[in-house]
Amino acid sequence: MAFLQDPPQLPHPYRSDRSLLALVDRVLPTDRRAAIDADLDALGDYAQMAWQRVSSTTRRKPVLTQWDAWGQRVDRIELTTAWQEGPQLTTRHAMLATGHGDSEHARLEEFARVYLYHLASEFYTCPLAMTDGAATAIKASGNRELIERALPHFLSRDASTFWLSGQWMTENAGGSDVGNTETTARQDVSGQWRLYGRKWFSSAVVGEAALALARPEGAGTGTAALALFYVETMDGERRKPELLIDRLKDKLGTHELPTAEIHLDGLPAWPLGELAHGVRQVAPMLNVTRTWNAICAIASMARAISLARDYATRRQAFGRPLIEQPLHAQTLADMQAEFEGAFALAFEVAHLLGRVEHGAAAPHEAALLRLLTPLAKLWTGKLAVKLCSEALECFGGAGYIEDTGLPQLLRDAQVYAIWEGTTNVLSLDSLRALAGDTLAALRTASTAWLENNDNMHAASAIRQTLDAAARWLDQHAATRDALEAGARGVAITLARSAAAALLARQAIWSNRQGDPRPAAALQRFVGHGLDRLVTPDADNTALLLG
Ligand code: MFK
Repeated sequence: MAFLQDPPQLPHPYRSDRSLLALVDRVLPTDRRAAIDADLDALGDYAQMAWQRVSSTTRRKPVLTQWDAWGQRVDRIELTTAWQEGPQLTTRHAMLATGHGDSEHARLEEFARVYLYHLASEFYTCPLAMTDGAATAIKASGNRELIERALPHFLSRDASTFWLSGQWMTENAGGSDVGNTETTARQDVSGQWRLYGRKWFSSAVVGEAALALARPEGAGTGTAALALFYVETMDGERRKPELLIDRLKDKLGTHELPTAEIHLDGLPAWPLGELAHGVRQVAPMLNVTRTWNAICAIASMARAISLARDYATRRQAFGRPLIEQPLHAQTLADMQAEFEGAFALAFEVAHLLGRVEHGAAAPHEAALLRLLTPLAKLWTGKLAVKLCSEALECFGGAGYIEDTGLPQLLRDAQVYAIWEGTTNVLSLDSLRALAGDTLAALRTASTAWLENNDNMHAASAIRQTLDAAARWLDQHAATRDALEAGARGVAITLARSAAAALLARQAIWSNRQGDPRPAAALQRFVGHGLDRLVTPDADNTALLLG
């Protein structure tokens, strides 16, 4: 019999994930820790089943049927199996309801579920993120009527009453620069607002509701004149005729996700609040969906590393398993250390969100959350692409072959750096956040995270890097162009410093439990360097672009 290579086996995504286990063991009170266990275990089972199922199916893309046989416009979308299972599964595990529960740990418990579910969901997590964000923005608006109408659906624990919500912002003219929005809002003779325009990326088009930015008729130009509206998309079983699906997007990845271009032709809409400052009103939603983005990015990293590590025990080369080859082991350990840093930062944002929402945060922590949210989003987005690419390489040629299921990891990872704001847009948002006193908040937090730490080298590297970032910001404060040119460098430097300090906190706790691995991750992570500051040189840039 000729040699046949064993495929990689996916270890149980919950029971084998020591980072997640250590996090929930460290943070959650005993009763909550016990209560969440069955849900996490079941989601891990589902993830393992979904990984096996995917290798026996070829159906990957949703199908849009715009017209029925008799010429009726129907815009019907047939979804993949995981998407069809989404409403039942997520309401059964109260994925969104948990996050809006009455505890400072609510968000952590929500995002632990999201982390385990994400890859199995085939990016059903995208409209879930939007729905979570919409619930958060509607709550923040204080609009009682909308809170009572929409939230029982968005946060339902019953699939039959559950509604998904979209977020309709992106247009042809305004992707990052949402101020260019062309969609208009007009009142009809009865006083009902109606939306007219074209939305270019609608990821939750199968949903029952959406939040949409539009310019009220007669309002001025720019961001401040935009208003935020709530819309519903269905009339009973039928999609409202004022909402037309033009086509589904043909994307690099996230193939199972039916991203659509849509037309709004008088769709009824209700303002969330004042008829202006729509971006300010949608910001709570953006910050929640960016947290989802970070958690989903680390979920992709975890999957890629888990498969690559398993394969390294099965594949022999030059007379021994890959895992015993020094350079291969070095590569895997480097990936693991970076992942653990990213994991620590993404989940700190999740936990902080819950603590701030429930008034359980220390005085500096609201500012800290404002800064860490874009940092986590932008850094984990980039890192997911790098680690998924590295993981594919760990399989040699097999990593490049579609029906191993591996290339999809890389294609899908590319989206984290793009949607919900690109790396550069998020770097500029970090500058917006740093204009408040958020750096001082990060310093205060880092000091606390480093308490009782015994890795003096790491602690001093973290402090020195934060000092260097503060000096850099002072030096460039007066020159906006230089500040913007170096914004990505500052953002990644701060993200890495925060991640290292968080790793130190985890290492102290894990050492006490007899697990030295987080301390090893800290040492290696700091060894990769924290400082990514750049010296902006406009003349050099101009020469290179000339
Ligand atoms: C599975 C993973 C889950 C994730 C699913 C992803 C699904 C993907 C679908 C999409 O990608 S949807 C489209 C995503 N699009 C974006 O994220 C837009 C990118 N552009 C930005 O983020 C810009 O920074 C933004 C449009 C928000 C603002 O640009 P502007 O026009 O320069 O606004 P400006 O004047 O600076 O800010 C307006 C107000 O909002 C200000 O407040 P004030 O009115 O009080 O002065 C800002 O402080 C506030 N603001 C902006 N960003 C904020 C914020 N407040 C809090 N947090 C923020 N992040």
